[in-house]
Amino acid sequence: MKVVYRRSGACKRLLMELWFTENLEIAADMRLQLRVERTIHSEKSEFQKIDVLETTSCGRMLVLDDVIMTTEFDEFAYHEMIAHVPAFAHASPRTALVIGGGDGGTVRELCKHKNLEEIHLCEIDRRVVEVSKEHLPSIASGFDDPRVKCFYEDGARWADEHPESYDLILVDSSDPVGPAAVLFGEAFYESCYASLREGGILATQAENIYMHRDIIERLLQYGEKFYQRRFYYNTRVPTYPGGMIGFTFFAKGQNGPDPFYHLEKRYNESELTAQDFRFWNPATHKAAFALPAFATDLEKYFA
Ligand code: SPD
Repeated sequence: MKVVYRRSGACKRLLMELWFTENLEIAADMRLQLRVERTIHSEKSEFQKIDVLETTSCGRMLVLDDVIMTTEFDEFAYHEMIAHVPAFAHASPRTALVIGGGDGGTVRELCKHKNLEEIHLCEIDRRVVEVSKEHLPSIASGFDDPRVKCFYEDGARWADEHPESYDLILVDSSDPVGPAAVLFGEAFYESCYASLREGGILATQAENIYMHRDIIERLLQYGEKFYQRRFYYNTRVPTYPGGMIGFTFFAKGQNGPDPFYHLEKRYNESELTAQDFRFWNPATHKAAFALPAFATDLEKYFA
């Protein structure tokens, strides 16, 4: 079955109840629905529609252009895995760049790494940061850390204009339509390579292995073109399509790290303990890279 990427969603009253519906790509008959108690915030920014909804079961939910970005219920499963997998895989990261990620969840997780000296966030839409600070304080809690600096610019241009600057680049993007489309293009992966220091790691939001295989394969091909180490890993997030989402893991340099080599040492040397995490631990870190049998052919891109 060929799946064409499209997205849509809406908040509608069904009988007496208010439901947010995200229509999924895989089949017209498949939808993700959450019951909504009330709208906390709604606006059209210069770039997109921004909604914060109070759901009945998943706490507050951030929705951009009618697509679920994160909920208070399961955000940790996404933010911990996009941040800690590359952060513990790197030999000794000092500088990190988050592209997108305006809700602050990825920044919050990076702030747990005391060895990071600078954490930059490059988010195109300042309003996502402002709205998240106001309405999603538990997610946006890292912005006060003195190591964090926010830049409200185009992430692709930022990567292009900052060569050899970062040990970690984490692309916490929305889907490959609208403002984030450029973050799924070949030129962007090339710019990120240039923007990484030797041994640096790029992790990017890379969709769902059931529904977006063509996109994932394309990203892995960019990886093959520019990066010496290449992997793909998954996490489990109930409020994303299919309950899961994946990330590319690309590293720069002949001695660029694989996801596991530095893991135990880095974790043991950090001041972090099991109490600091709700999803990430060395076991989920390792297991995340195991692909289901139907997708193991993608390992031909791994190195
Ligand atoms: N299909 C939605 C994917 C959204 C991924 N990014 C979420 C941003 C959370 N910080």
